[in-house]
Amino acid sequence: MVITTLADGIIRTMEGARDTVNETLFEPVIRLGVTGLARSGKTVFITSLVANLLDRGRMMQLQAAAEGRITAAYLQPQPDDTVPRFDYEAHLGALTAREPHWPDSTRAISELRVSLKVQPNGLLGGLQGPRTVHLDIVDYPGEWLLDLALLDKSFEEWSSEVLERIEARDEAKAYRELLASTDITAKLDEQEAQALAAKFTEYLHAARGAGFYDCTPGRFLLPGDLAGSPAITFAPIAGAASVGRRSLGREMARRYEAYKSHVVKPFFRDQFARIDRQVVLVDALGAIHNGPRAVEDLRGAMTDILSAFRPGTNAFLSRLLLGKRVERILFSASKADHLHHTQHSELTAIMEALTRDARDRASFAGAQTASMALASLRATTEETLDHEGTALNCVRGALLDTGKQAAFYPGQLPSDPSHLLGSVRDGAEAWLDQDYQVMRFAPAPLTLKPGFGPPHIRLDKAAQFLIGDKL
Ligand SMILES: Nc1nc2c(ncn2[C@@H]2O[C@H](COP(=O)(O)OP(=O)(O)OP(=O)(O)O)[C@@H](O)[C@H]2O)c(=O)[nH]1
Ligand SMILES: [Mg+2]
Repeated sequence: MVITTLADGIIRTMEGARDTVNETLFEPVIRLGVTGLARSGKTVFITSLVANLLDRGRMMQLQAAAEGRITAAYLQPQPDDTVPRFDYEAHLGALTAREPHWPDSTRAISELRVSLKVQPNGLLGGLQGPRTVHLDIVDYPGEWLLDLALLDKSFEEWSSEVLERIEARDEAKAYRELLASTDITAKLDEQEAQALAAKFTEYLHAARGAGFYDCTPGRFLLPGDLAGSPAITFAPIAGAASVGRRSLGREMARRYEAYKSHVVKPFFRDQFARIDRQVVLVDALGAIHNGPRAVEDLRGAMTDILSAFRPGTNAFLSRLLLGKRVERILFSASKADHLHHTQHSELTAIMEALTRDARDRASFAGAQTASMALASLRATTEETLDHEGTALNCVRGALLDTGKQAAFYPGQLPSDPSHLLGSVRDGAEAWLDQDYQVMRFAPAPLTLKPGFGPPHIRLDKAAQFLIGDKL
């Protein structure tokens, strides 16, 4: 269905009504959102999921696949003409090349439709022919969800919050100095506006590099095709409400509002509001490796990101959703192939603890949730080594930097996640017991048997949770 706004109210047009009715009656569409912070593993997840849906030999935990009821799977043109297509072929090409490499970073939204021909089960199964289920997979940056909080704030409120927050941050020194030397009451000078926006953007990049997650507006970091446009050429300024028309300060406030109405709202309206099922990928191991501060930052970011899935936290979103909700949310610790399987339950527990704050504050309005440790593309094998008389459960793979094979023991994660998060809350700078190491592995060269997708860990279980009930 096409959703458009009319004077900020919402109507659903019946454009293409015949197709829509057809689809909803006979060909169900599942919109699966895949999100997570930068480098959390979204692209690899989608690429491997699609490859494993097309060739289902490794999908035995997906019930319909195990029962042989998925009789065909194929890619189709996606329904949304204005969203870039997820470049499945290029990403798969990277992973399955003779010298495989990880796909390039993707910094905007994209979409892909996989259609499955499914033989219904149950009593009527034998009587009915197969039906088609369309799976529309949407990849979007988790950072964009953080912008939801801007909708409730005026330029004044946002500016004073941001300025207060960056007061003590070294990364923002250059911006603060530039702002202090700029006369915001003077007539708008585009060069000055651009200089302020550029310095503020530099600050955001530096802050994110330093591990801060509160780096909004999200599109300043990931501008895509908005780069250079006025909607992202603004910056926080104190006292803009009281300055004259045509002044720099007033124009900044106007552009902030334009950002909200032309960038943030359309994303929530046209993409977010239509999602039925959601995966949130979290690079928990990466954060643990980076130390207590990074884990604490990640926890904060998860709480903020997940607030988008709790209708009621935001008036605009509640109005937009009109009671529609994401039905299932899967929290996945990605890249679990960095750990021997004997530690996967610890990783899942840490993952659950990281998102518990968000869950405790409110349930996700009836959505079913689950947590899982998974690897979209398994780059390692397991082995047990003898280390001075004790058995160490290791993983082996080719190191990304050198290409050399290495066996690797990352350290023992605590079985009680509060041990980890507790030392975070106490303000520890480093872990007490041991360092948790993460090696970066290169993807292993693949020789795929016909009918088999790339190797993974629990991707089939994830698929069963996300779409199994609809097949
Ligand atoms: N070992 C292993 N590494 C993975 C796996 N998935 C992702 N990675 C690593 O994580 C990196 C990021 O994965 P992407 O899928 O590109 O992550 P993304 O969320 O799409 O990243 P952006 O597009 O930059 O936001 C990859 O380059 C790999 O190094 C996995 O299943 N196993
Ligand atoms: Mg990506």
